[in-house]
Amino acid sequence: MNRLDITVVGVPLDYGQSRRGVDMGPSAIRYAGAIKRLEAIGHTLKDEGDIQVSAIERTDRANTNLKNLEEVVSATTELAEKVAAIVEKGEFPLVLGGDHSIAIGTIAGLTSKYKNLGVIWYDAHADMNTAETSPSGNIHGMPLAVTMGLGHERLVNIYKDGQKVKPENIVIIGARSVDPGERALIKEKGVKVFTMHEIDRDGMTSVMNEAIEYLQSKNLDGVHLSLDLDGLDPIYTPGVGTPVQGGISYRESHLAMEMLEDAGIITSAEFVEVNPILDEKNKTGEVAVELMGSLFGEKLL
Ligand code: 6HN
Ligand code: MN
Ligand code: MN
Ligand code: MN
Repeated sequence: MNRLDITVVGVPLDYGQSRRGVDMGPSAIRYAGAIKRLEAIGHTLKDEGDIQVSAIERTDRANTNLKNLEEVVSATTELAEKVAAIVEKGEFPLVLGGDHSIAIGTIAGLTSKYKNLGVIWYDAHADMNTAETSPSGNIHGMPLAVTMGLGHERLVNIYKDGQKVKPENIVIIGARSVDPGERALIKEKGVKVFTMHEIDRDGMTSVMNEAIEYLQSKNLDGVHLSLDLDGLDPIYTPGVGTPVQGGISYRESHLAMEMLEDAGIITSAEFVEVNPILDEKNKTGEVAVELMGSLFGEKLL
């Protein structure tokens, strides 16, 4: 891989879901050695620290079924500005979560540089609920809908008004828990989804080749990788708030990262949903860092 100027931003946000602890994700990933690991490959690392997230929940609730909307809006707005500044300098943003609602900010900020952005959503879930379809009111189940311009206007209009990514530029990998409203939206919008069924049936090599060819046919100027650690099976990444059995294996995930690195298409990345309170001795933080190694070009020989 080309030597990159990678700028790390942590987002200790846990307001996008109900179980606290995922706010410690950025610390866990740093503690597992992310910065040194990527420097050892030959990249230049700069750690900008964490976005400020209030530890105190607001009591003046907006009139909505979305949980903690104000907190999520304020953190993702700050993140979007930070990510925009990073890409404008020609650096590679590497965002550490935090729950998956942070993707709303990351992707919004990326649009300051990328006019036809692609997104790979590596996740057990589709994260395509809106306030109307959400079974939980948790905003971490909504970021992909928001990115397509659907959902609460406060979220859709972060950083810039409206849609940030075209539905046909999105690929979901690893889905195995999809809500009825999400299923309808996937079909209506034509989002490309590789569920566990395709991974089992065709193998990860075939799935990744197809995903990469699909994105390469879209004339994109950048591709963002949004990796939810619950995309892997919980036997490998137990430290996540919404685990779903029957997931992607550790080795399949390494292969997927290596194939993305070989293709050279990824221009930004985020690793989300690491929850040290639910974890076993930081196993999930360590897997995140190991996958970063493969994504950023670590080689055995
Ligand atoms: N994540 N579909 C469920 C919901 O509440 O909307 C789960 C979402 C999980 C979100 O893991 O990033
Ligand atoms: Mn997710
Ligand atoms: Mn998920
Ligand atoms: Mn390997």
